[in-house]
Amino acid sequence: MKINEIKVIVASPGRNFVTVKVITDDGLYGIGDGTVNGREKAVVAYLEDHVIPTLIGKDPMRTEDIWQYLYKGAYWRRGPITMAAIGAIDMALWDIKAKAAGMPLYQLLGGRSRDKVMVYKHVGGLEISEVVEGVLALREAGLEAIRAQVSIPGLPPIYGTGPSTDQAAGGMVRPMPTEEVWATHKYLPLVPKLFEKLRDAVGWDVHLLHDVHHRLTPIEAARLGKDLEPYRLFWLEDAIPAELQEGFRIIRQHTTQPLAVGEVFNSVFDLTTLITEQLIDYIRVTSVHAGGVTGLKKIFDFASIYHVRSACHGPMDVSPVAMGCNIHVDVAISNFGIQEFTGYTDATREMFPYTWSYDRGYLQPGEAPGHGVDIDEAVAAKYPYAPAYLPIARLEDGTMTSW
Ligand code: EZ4
Ligand code: CO
Repeated sequence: MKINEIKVIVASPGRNFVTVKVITDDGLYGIGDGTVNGREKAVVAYLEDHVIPTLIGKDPMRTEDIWQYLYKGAYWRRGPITMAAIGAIDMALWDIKAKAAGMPLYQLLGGRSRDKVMVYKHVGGLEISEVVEGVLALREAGLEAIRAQVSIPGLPPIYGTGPSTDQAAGGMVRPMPTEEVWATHKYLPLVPKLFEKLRDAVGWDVHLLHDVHHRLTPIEAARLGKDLEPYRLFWLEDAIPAELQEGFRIIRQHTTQPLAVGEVFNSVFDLTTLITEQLIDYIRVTSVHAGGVTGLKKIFDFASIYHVRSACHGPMDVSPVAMGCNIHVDVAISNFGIQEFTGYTDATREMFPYTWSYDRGYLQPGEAPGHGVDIDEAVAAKYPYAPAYLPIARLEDGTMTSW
């Protein structure tokens, strides 16, 4: 079998997605996701100018060799754009391989290790009472794990709490990033109050999660972890920016609060200290941003040796294609933890016909051969690319800070 053609499809059914379609000489094709939120066109150029021309005529079954060819062969290793491009190709090649085998992808990854994939969904609100209502509603809908975020009184809505946050929704053109305001001293006392109210309202038979979105310093995160201990959170996510992995040592010294990090990581080298020193409990890499099925499997297998469990990033900007690949990995690996899942707009679901399924807090992989996610190119053509950015954040005095 040979790779005949590779198409890159950019479309915005509510938000931008970069999708590849790898077509072989015997008519089989595979689909992959290469979306990097807010930097989509960089991946398109990387694929079209530097990846696709080198792959025409190659054997698509050689998933490991092609992964290494693109990784080592670039000389400039790692980085989100490179790894998303590799990820897109890798997903498509695994799709082809599993279609050729006549099996769902998870069978090629070792088969099922579990019956179903637990997910968590998000609740946000401007007031604590609004968040409590939202969490109760998701409980009612069957969720066993729920992430809760609340706005800081006196500041505009921040990430995950209101309309001006990370959702570049509705196909809206946002040629400039919106600017959010951050104040750590107002946030730190608020979060324990939120979880106190949540435990009073929903009890203890539910996993509660919280995402700090990289906004604290290690010692501030340690304080928050200690203050949250009475409420037994499932995890505290992205407590600090994690380029400096050693920062987690300080948090770990002070609190038994389980920690999760990794949605912006793109290779195993972003997390070697975190994993080998057992500084975290959940690793949040996702197929699209960590080099596809091949990259994800390498990272999770490494993490499994150090008691670290998986928790694939799964917001709306991780397309149904990458979500499909995540679910196949989730169901197959031994150290699965949880899968983030926010769902998709109707237009997104129309554009990506998929065979995986969601029901009351759990996902199932598709049983069709391949990863089970396709792209309808006629639907994609109806939704052209529209520039849209993630917000940035400043302190109250105007200083740029982590978002
Ligand atoms: O900000 O997907 O846990 N989820 C998150 C996400 C990320 C966006 C970045 O593109 O933090 O909402
Ligand atoms: Co997050």
